[in-house]
Amino acid sequence: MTVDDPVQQFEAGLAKLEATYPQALEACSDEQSLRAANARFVGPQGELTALLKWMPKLPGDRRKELGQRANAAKGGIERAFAAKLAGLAAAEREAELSGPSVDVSLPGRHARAGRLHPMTRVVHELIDVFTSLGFDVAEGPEVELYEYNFDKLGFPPDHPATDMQDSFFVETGLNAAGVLDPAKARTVLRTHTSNMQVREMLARKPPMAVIAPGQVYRRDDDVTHSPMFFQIEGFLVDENVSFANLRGVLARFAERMFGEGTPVRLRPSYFPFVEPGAEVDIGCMICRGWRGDAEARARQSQCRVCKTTGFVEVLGCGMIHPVVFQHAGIDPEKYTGFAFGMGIDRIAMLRYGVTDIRLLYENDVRFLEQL
Ligand code: FA5
Repeated sequence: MTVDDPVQQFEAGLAKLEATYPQALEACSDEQSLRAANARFVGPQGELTALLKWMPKLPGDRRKELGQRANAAKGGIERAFAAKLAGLAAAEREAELSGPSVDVSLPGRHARAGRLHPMTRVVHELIDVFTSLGFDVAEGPEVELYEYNFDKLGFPPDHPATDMQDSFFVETGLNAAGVLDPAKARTVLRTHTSNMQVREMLARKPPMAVIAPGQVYRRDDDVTHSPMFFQIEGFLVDENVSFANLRGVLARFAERMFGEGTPVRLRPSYFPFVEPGAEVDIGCMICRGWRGDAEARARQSQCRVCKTTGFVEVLGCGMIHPVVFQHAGIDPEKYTGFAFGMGIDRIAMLRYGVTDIRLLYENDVRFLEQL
């Protein structure tokens, strides 16, 4: 374009542009070439952009009219671009819909295999251990009569475990004045699986050897205590059963679950439904402080699971109290028996190296996949 005749040059440039853009845009067969063609006219280096830069050089009496023509051409390009873009998208969609419905060239979707929750796996292992020793498996209700959860096991009425602050009551058995009404049922979420001793002893005749796994509920909540947790009850009733038999069964259990050489420690303890009674601790598998070397002791001194003691309490046990036999109609002069109640969550924690019981119930797949 020369400066001699800017109007003529401008008009010629505009006419060329008006003649070429419709065809140039229409000929494009994909979005990329359409955008390139559009830029040829209205991009920073485009033909129309260059023309518009000449506007100030046009004589005043023609500037308005030529400016309007240039703007009309710009509008025309924009509309043609938008229409073509929409047309290309519609054609692409149409091709997709009318094409084959399955694209066999796409990579396959990987189906993630599920597996049993670590708690379920431990329950199954425990059932294996005890059934191989001759125990039957029984199941019972989680909403339990107060009588079966406490009274028939010899709990005195003022025992702290029977406190309304420690147990979850379903029906309190209290009347409107807050006084105990014998006509009203009292039910609790069972606080332990020992209710199954009562139920099974009422239903069977000795000899019997039974385990009863299941969920239990207490008002507890910290790194080793959950408000809902799992226990497995085990008991054996026959003539001449001794504490040594109990000790033998527990030794076998520790060996099967944690390997030979696992330390098992019995401490005298009190439960209303056994005499004598004991609590059983297993060497902490998280810190293994019981190994006694300097490294183990250092780990033990930091261990949250065993609270730096090197041992974790996993169960209560003892010789079944005669009063339980009497409540179940079994002759305590003829029969003796042992019973134990184990916290399965603790076993799972030791087994899988879990340092906070709550992780077992949060159902975070990233955590569960590690176990
Ligand atoms: C009992 O529940 C007795 N029924 C056990 C028993 C049965 C004794 C038969 C004698 C004869 P204890 O309250 O100690 O006892 O609980 C037993 C085990 O459950 C504990 O050793 C512990 O491993 C586990 N446990 C107790 N409370 C919780 C809790 N809140 N969360 C997880 N585990 C728990």
